[in-house]
This record gives sequence, structure tokens and C-alpha cells, in this order.
Amino acid sequence: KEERMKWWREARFGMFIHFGVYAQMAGEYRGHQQAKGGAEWIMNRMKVPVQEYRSIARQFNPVKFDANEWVKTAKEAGMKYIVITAKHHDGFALFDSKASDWDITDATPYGKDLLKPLAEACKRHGMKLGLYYSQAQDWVNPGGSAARKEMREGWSNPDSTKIDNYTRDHLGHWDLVQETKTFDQYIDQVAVPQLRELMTNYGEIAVLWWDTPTRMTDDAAMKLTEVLKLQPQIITNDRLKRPNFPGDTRTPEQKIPSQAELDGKDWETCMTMNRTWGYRKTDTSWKSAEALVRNLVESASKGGNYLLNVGPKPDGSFPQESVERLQAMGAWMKINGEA
Ligand code: FUL
Repeated sequence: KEERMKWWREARFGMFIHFGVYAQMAGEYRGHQQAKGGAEWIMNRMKVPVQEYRSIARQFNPVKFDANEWVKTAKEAGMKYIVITAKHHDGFALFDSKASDWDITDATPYGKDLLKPLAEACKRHGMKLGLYYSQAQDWVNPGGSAARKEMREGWSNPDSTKIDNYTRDHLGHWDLVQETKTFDQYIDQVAVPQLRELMTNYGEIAVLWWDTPTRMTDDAAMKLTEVLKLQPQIITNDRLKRPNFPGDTRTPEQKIPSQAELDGKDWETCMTMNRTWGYRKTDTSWKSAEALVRNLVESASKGGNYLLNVGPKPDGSFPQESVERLQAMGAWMKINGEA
């Protein structure tokens, strides 16, 4: 384990990337602004029907995506690894998957695997590549779980009360299609085969970043853990299934732990630059570059890593506000001999 963790402990600074169909919506649905939560949650928060969400994917065409540019931006900021949402809670795969047609190659006009070129660019630039995979929540592939989030005010769908009652009575689901398979079927037919694709087709994967174990069982977690053996050096976080699958790293979110909270386990704090993980047009509450540098220094001084998020725009480019902050951080890193 010590050997496996070595690069990660020295890395200190990484880039989180949240990218998917939600970027296309950018926090707005049928002219209504999403009231609460990150923009990557819009489908659940605003109870977008599966067919309608799929139709939004038919506009998702990130033609300005440039893998080299993404990796160079991270590298020049002094980041040593990237963790990207291979699949977030909306179930959309940013890669070519045979296990589901709900992927970037089948469901969008873009029609190309986005992870392939990213993995190649990372390799070229000596950047470690990690994958975020929402193993349990999947709002589109039937059988996936869904956190029970109530629809919020500010969205005046006349059916909202009805849908909320439905959601409450249906384990968080809001669309019949979501329940046409069991959770076990989803694990066996989607999660396990997709994880195998990810562990097989993209070279070395440095990190597997699990998230939100809603409805996970130890049995499902065992199956996924088995597939990870394809990448013996991989580092995993603590979000696969609690408490029996602690993983290698703790994952405080949007906050740096106090000294008293540290217990010797490796940790990485993930943070947004504004308030959302997925791109949101109206979110202008950007942290200053100074604040971001201070966060990085505080994390490093306490022995942790800082995983700083970028939510690319629907065209596949990074928001200018993110790029400017990363450049400022890179300049600081150079002066201080870290980059
Ligand atoms: C959370 C997720 O629900 C958010 O959407 C985001 O991915 C964050 C890093 O983890 O639990």
C-alpha cells in the first residue's frame, strides 16, 4: 500500500472534471432556474423525465473539447492528476460503452469517445488519470438508484406535488422507466461491465472515485472490487459502500478538515471554484485565486490533497473564469518552486 500511495501523497494538487449532458442544461430547465444543488443534479432536482433528458443529449456536442488543452491547463497550474466523471448520477457515459446506449457515442451528435483522447493526452504529458464513477445512482439506466430529493420552489410545474409523492413512494425515482429493472440487474448489466470497460480500454487508471452509495449492498461492492483487480495499482476512495469498504482515501467535500479531525488516513478534499460541480451559466460566485492558493497550501500543510473542480461548458471548453484562476495558481506554484 505504501508503494501504491507514493505518487498520490506527493501529488498534493489535482483537477476534478464534472462533464456530461447536464452541462447542456447549465442549471435551467424549460425556462426555470434550478433552485438548489449543483447543476449536475438538475435531472433529479427538477424531475426531468428520462425521454426528455435523452432528447437534451441530442443537442450535446462538445466540438471544442481539446484533450491536449485540458491536460496542459491542469499541468501548467501545477496539478499532478485529473479525475473525470466517466459517469455521473445521470448515468451518462462519457465513453464508448457496449453495456448501454446511454453513452456519448450512441446518444449524442458528437458521437466520439471522450475518454480515449483524454487518456492519451494524459499519458503524453505524464499526467495521472483517475475516473469518477457513480456506481449506485443512475437515473437513466433502468434499476439504478436515486437519492430522494424533493422538487424545490421556483419551479412551478402544476404536477410537482404529484411527482413528489411519487418520488417519495418510489425510492427516489420519478419516471416509470427507472423501475423496469432491479438494482441487482443494473449492477450486473451496467455497472460491472462498464467498470470492466473502463479498467481495460484506457491504459493505466490511477484513481477510482466512487460516489453516493445509495442502495449499495456489500455484495454489489464485492463485484465491483473484483473488477478493480484489473488495475492492481489503483487508488480508491471511501464512497463505495459504508462501512465495509473504506478504500484508501477519505473525501471531505467543500471543506478542509481541522487538525482534530485528522486520524492518519490519507485524505483529499474536493472543492468547486464557484458553487457548482457541473457547469451552470448563472453561477458567478467565483472564489479568488488567492483563496484557492490558500486552500491548496492549507491542505498540503495538513498532509492532504486538493482536488479542484472545473465544470466545462457544453461546447467542451473550460469557462474563462476557471482558466484564469488556474493560471494564477500556476504562476504562484512557479514562484514557489512547485510546478
Ligand atoms: C457529490 C455528488 O453528489 C456531487 O454531484 C459531486 O459529484 C460531488 C463531488 O460529490 O456527492
